[in-house]
Amino acid sequence: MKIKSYYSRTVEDAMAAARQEMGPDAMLVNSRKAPLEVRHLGEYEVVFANVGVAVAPAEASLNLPGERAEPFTVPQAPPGNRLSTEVAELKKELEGMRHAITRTAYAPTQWTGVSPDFSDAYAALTAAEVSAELAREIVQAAGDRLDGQGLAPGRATPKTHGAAFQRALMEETASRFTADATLGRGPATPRIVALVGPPGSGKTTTLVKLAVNYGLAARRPVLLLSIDTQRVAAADQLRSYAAILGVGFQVLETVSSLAQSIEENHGKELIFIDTPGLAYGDLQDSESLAHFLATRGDIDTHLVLPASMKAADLSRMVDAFEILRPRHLLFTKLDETGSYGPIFNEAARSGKPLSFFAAGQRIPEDLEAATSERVLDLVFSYAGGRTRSAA
Ligand SMILES: Nc1nc2c(ncn2[C@@H]2O[C@H](COP(=O)(O)OP(=O)(O)OP(=O)(O)O)[C@@H](O)[C@H]2O)c(=O)[nH]1
Ligand SMILES: [Mg+2]
Repeated sequence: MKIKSYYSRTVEDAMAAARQEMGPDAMLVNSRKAPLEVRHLGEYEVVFANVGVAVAPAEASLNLPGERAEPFTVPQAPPGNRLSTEVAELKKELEGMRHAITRTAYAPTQWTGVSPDFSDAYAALTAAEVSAELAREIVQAAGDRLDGQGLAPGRATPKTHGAAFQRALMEETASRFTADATLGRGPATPRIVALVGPPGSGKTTTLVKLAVNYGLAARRPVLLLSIDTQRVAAADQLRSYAAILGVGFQVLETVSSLAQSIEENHGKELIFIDTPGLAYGDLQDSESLAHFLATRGDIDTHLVLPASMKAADLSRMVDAFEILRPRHLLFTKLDETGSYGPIFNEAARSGKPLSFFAAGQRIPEDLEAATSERVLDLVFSYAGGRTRSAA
């Protein structure tokens, strides 16, 4: 297999150059804004693969269309590591191909020759793992907005069109999700927040971060409750934090005792409920918790999901957890990924507001309130060619 990067002003230009040089089977594997240090070679780095052409292993070449290819050698791994390195590289290639296939399935051929802004925006969104369909809708809607303003390509100068298009693109993206970093379902106290989600998604850690930042720091009386009784010593983690923080803590075995505890603690301002991690297959067995959360009009349930989870699995989780009627989506582990499109996909698809983001293990620092600006920044950060920490 031959893999090559092309640097050019638009993805289409790179495609034309690749097809000319590698033949009609050249397949687009990945595209991104070129990193700053090589931006002088072209706005975009577009990677193509040609499955039919064999090259020496661990060797690839980078070149600019029309220039002589400058081969560079990938550093050889020590023999012991070579197999795992090759497997990792193969996985990366397959991942790239998966993206390319998804992208070409919705190939926006109607934009060919319209304006490079359209295909550039589409490439940036899909590179951030915004779903191909959603990316296409957003780009098309941004273009339609400009048509309405008389700024369509051809009628406006490329510069005016470019700036107006970027603005329309941001507005279209922003119109598809909401951010709402509130705790509780109204001004009445106690404000009751339950965190639910798959095992290990960061519920307990995030609950403590929330309790410190929005309870203790503001001198609000806080109570921590746990109904995580399924695993031995499951509640111990939260019990230790409650002791360190000096806040009230109870472990409840049933939803009726949970209801009773809430009743008895109506003098608190904030009550946080920690729940057991529910794997996909366990959800059907969580009927009593599901019924409790779905029917209590005073509990604000946040579905806690790791941003590092694969996009398709995230969608599956959001759908499966609907049985608990979460009102917010809360994403953790933003520090463990560089592609934030899936966060946006789920917010757009479910219509549920994004509440908070966690980007690290530190308690209480690694927590931030979700805002529209932050989400736009995350979604479009990939277009800058960077993978970044959300801290
Ligand atoms: N890198 C990173 N790790 C995190 C983040 N949030 C939580 N973790 C870590 O993820 C692991 C699991 O966190 P928990 O808070 O115990 O997760 P949980 O959802 O309560 O887990 P269960 O109760 O077992 O379902 C711990 O090691 C946390 O420190 C985050 O934002 N970034
Ligand atoms: Mg937990």
